[in-house]
Amino acid sequence: MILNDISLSLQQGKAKEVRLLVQNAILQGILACDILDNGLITGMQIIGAKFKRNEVFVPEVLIAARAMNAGLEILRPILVSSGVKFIGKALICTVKGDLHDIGKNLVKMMFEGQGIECIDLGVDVESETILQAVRDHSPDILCLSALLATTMVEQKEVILALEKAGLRSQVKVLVGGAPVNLEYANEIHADGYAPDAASAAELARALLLQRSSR
Ligand code: B1M
Repeated sequence: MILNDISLSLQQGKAKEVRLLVQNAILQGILACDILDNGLITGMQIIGAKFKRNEVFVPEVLIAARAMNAGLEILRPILVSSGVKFIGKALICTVKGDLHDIGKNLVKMMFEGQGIECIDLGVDVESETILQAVRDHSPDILCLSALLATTMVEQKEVILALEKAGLRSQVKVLVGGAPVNLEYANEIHADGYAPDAASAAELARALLLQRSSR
């Protein structure tokens, strides 16, 4: 019931209510992954379907996204267990031209939950900024999120730019986002693809452990 209320409040863009409902759901002992999957993500999927059918428009979607991020922030301390020793470092961003950040934020939380330190470059990030951050921070993993069919090509551009700059071998590149799939990831020579945040974190952890066992 409360999960349905979370989904409804999110669809209505009521960030304060979403925050309170998520807090209550936690107090009721509902698992964070249930709150995430059956409350927040369900609500956002419904908004997404309505957006596609032109039943809601960008402003409504934007306030729903704010409500989603508000709910995610409450879940953050649970998804990211404290006191974990970092096993590696990741750089994460949404690529140039793309403003969608909810999936990226979720990937970041799941990474942190797996003990992977994250440097978040934000959204709409130019490849030159990413290259400079790779030079500055020497991450083990670079995570590129893209939500638009028109921006997924930027993932390829970043990989090409890394090659050109002689940085490609220094970092494993993982790609994801709704329009991306494994076939595309292979085509652009990414090191990995994950369909959701939890599998992205598992994949990253596996890559890091593989590296340290060598
Ligand atoms: Co946008 N939008 N949007 N939007 N929006 C989509 C993506 C769209 C599918 C809606 C639709 O038409 N049905 C469509 C894209 C179509 C396409 O190209 N294939 C679309 C469009 C067209 C647009 C605009 C062009 C609309 C316009 O202006 N006319 C515009 C573009 C702006 C821009 O970026 N330049 C636009 C704008 C917006 C808002 C700003 C209003 C808002 C974003 C706010 C924000 O993020 N702060 C927004 C939203 C919210 C959506 C929908 C409704 C929801 C996206 C979302 O957050 N989902 C979306 C429709 C939909 O997805 N059903 C839509 C929840 C989130 C948890 O899922 O981000 O997919 P997702 O992340 C998943 C996985 O993809 C994966 O993990 C997550 C799950 O665990 N993942 C990764 C993500 N990144 C990963 C990286 C990894 C691994 C996994 O690295 C390894």
